[in-house]
Amino acid sequence: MPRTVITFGTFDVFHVGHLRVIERAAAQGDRLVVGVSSDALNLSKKGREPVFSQSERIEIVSALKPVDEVFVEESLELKRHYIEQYAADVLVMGDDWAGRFDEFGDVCEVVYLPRTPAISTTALIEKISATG
Ligand code: C2G
Repeated sequence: MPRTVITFGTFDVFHVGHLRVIERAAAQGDRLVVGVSSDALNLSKKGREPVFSQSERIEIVSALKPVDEVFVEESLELKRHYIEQYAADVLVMGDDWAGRFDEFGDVCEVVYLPRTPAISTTALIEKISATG
C-alpha cells in the first residue's frame, strides 16, 4: 500500500521555506496531498488578504514535482475530515504548529518538521515594502 502524506498551508509569496517543507513532507511517504488555505480562511486567520489569490497559490503548489494532489482547505476545523477523505497515513506540518495536531494521532502519524530559519512571507512583504 502506498503511504499517503498530507500537509496544509497558505503558501503565500512562495519561498524556499515552503519548498523545503513540501520536499521533506513528500520524503515521508509515496504520495503527497497538499491542502492550500482558501482566501476566506486566510482572511479570518491572519486578518489580511493573501498577496496571491487562492487560485494562483494552488497553481504554484500544483506545479511542484513532489506534489501529487492539491485541494482547497476551507476551514481549520476540517482537518480530521480531510485526513480521512484523502486516506492520509501521515500529517506533516512545520514546527510552528508543534503539538497543535496531536489529536489526529488516532487516525494517522503526526510529524512536525523544523521550519527553515529566517524566512517568512511576512518578513518578505516587509523587506519588499521597505525597499519600494
Ligand atoms: N514553513 C517552514 N519554514 C518557513 C516558513 C514556513 O517550514 N520559514 C512551513 C510552515 O511550518 C508550514 C508551511 O511551510 O508547514 C506553510 O506555511 P504557511 O503558508 O505559513 O502556512 P500557515 O499559514 O501556517 O497555514 O491548516 C494549517 C494552515 O493552513 C497552515
